[in-house]
Amino acid sequence: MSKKPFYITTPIYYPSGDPHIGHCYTTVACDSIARYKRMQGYDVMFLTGTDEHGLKIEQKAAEKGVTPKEYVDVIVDKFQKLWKYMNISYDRYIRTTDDYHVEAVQNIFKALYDKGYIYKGEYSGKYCTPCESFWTESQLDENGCCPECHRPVKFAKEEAYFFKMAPFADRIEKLLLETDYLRPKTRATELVNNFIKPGLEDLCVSRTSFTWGVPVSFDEKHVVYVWIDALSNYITALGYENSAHSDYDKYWPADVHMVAKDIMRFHAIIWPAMLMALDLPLPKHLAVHGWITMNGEKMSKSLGNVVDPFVLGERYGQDAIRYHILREMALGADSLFSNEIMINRINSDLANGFGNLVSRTVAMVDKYFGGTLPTERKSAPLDDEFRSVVTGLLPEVDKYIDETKIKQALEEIFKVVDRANKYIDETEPWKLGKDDAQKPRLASVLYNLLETIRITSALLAPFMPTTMPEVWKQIGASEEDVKYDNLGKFDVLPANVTVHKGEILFPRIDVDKEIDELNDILRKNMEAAQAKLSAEEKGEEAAAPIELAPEITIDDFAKVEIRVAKVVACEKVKKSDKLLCLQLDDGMGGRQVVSGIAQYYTPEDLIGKKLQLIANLKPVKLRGVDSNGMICAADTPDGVKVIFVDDSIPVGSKIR
Ligand code: ME8
Repeated sequence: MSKKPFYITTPIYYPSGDPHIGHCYTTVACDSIARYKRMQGYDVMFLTGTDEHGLKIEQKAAEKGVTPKEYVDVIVDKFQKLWKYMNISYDRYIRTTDDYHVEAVQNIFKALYDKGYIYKGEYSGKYCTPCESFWTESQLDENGCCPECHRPVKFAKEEAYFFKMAPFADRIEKLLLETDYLRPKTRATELVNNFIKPGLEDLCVSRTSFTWGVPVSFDEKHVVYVWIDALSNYITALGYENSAHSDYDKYWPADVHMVAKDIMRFHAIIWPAMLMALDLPLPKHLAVHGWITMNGEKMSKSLGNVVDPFVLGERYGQDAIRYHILREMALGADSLFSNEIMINRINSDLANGFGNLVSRTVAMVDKYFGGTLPTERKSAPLDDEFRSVVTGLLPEVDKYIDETKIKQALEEIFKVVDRANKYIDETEPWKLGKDDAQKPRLASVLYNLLETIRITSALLAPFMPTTMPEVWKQIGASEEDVKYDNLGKFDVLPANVTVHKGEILFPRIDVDKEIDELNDILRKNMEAAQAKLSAEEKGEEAAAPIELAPEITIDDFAKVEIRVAKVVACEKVKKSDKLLCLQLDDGMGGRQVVSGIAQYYTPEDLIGKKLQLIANLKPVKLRGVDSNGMICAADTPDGVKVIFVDDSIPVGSKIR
């Protein structure tokens, strides 16, 4: 039997700045749903991409002295690297600069024109000459000036093409009010009252004031303006009006488009109107989430209040970050980003809740039964209630995933995790373990716990895809055991299952220490981002402000022991993209140091070289690996550079 198709999309992002945690939310949310649906046996198409045209990009590229394509290529590469790092399993990546998309948009535009839905007219409004942008009255700033550069605007006219919206108003109103298209539905009335009831305005869909866009095929001084180009991606990526792909019939209409509230209107009104005009079926659902906010505002590059996902991932692991952002954001509502909330969430749910359940259970099977459960069992009345709670989880999670309510799906799973930890307290296995006659009872308790871990970890895998396979190794579950069909029932693991003690899944974070450190790092990152922004606004290359630490005395400096050391061996730290583990000959018997330079050096670049070692630094563990000291390196605009030392200087020499 062929699998049922399931099509899910993120917005296509503007590659006008580095991606941040805000972009991660939609992408991680769609990734989790895509993975869940694959687990359920659907044939999934998960699409993401970049929206690469427009005046902004053209201007930024000009400032940098590169072509728009050269400009976007660099940022698109960063998006794709981030998605790889965050384990995003997209099936297709569309760039609106891809030839097939450009061709398809031209065809779509022409088709709408031929059907009479696009006509030539005149765009008039308040125009900002330096920004080359039209603004509506309501978009102007409090002084009636340009909302971008705050300079005076003037009335102007420009020839432009328009898309007729009025013919679709009634059908769109019905779509919003009477169907389950918009999620959450509570937003439908607001849209209808604000945009449809006052009369839908025709949409300006071409521009002549810039050239970085898809040319209108029959009137080449015009380029297609933003939304027709951008929204079409959802169908061109499947092969609509082009021959690069051929799965339109299979996947369209989309099951879920997910976007944040700032672009809800375009997806709730303009996109359905376009599809109606083209006589195409409408997508099934539009899931709208709020913003990740920081200091009370939307996290966004143009506000400079962004958090770098790589910084967080390196400290806590990608899965913990994925979990945190998914767990905090309810459909439709904003969610505040704060280090405190994140760290407490990681500690309470992942380290103490789930991680502890796994480590305690595996440790007890190990301690009381040498790692393999005996088959003799004794159940108790309490077990039935517990088992039914666990086996009842699957339909709940299925339901929330179908409703695109990820936060609630995770809440349900963690209710069961908490219930399992309570079951340990109720059954007191450590007491059972002291009495040989109770061993069959103990085996039952531990088996029930292993089964609970099997089910909850399999249901968590779409959200935390890196860690869960490690859990399966620890509890002795096979690939078959964690398949979807086995998640609504108990007695799947072999009765005499063997566990394997492993690494701690989510190390507990020392809240006080970590919050200060992280706040400091994020503050510095943000200051750098803001400095870069204001430099960009002034058209300068960003130079990081040099900020000296408070003055110290020569005695303070003498406390730091800098010694020459030679790299004798070096390898990458497992599960980390940034860390290298170096073995050093320090003239004192040797030592191991972990350094965050893996993005800049391969082990081969370092082996045999001499460098400067801070030799009396308190040892720490980084990603679970001991680090005994630190090597000196410089931050440069081209990345981190290690300070190498002349080979003639013997190891162990003191640097002063
Ligand atoms: O609007 N919190 O692109 P865009 C949550 N190209 N989500 C956020 C966010 C935040 N702080 N910041 C960004 C565009 N997002 C158009 C879309 S679609 C046909 C064209 C996410 O780069 C969120 O999903 O400004 C939002 O909808 C999307 O990024 C917009 O990204």
